[in-house]
Amino acid sequence: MPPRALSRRSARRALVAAPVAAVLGLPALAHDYKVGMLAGASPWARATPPGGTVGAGHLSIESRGARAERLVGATSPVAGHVELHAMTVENGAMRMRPLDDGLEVAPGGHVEIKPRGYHLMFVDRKQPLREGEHVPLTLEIRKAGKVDVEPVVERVEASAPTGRGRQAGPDGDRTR
Ligand SMILES: [Cu+2]
Repeated sequence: MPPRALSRRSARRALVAAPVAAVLGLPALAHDYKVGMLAGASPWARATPPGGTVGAGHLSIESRGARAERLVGATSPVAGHVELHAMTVENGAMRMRPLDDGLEVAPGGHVEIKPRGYHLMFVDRKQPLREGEHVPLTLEIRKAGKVDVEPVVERVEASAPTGRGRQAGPDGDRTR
C-alpha cells in the first residue's frame, strides 16, 4: 500500500478517537460536562414581604451525563451570600439547615429544589424581590462549572413556578 493511503487512514482514526474516549469515561474537557446537562430548569423565587432580610429560590437540576454531579453553591448580586438549605420536620415544626457539602445529582437523575424540600436562601438580601422581576443567580456546579439562571419572582404565597424563569438550555448554552 502506498504510504500516502496509510497516512490518510491514520488521520481518520485520530478523528474518531475523541468521542470514543468520552464514551469510555476517560478524562474529558470540562465543556463536555456542560453539554451533557440541563441545569437550573424552571427557576423561580418568592416575592419578599416588607421587612425581611432573606428570600428563597427554587429550581430543578438534571444531570444527563454518565457521572454524578453536585451543586456546591450559588451567588447572586441581590444577596450578601446564597446558602443551600434543606427543610426538615422536627417535633412537628419545620426547620431548615444548611447543606455544607452541597447537593448531589445522580447520573441521569435530577433533584427538585422546591418549597418544603430544598431551597436556595438569599441571605443578607440587598433589595426586595418583586413579583415579575428576574433575579440574577449563578449556580456553582462541581464539574459543569458556573451556570447562570434567572429565577422569575412569583407571588409571595406561590408554591410552584409559572415557567417564566430563564434557564440554562439543554446544550448548556447559558453556561460559562
Ligand atoms: Cu433557608
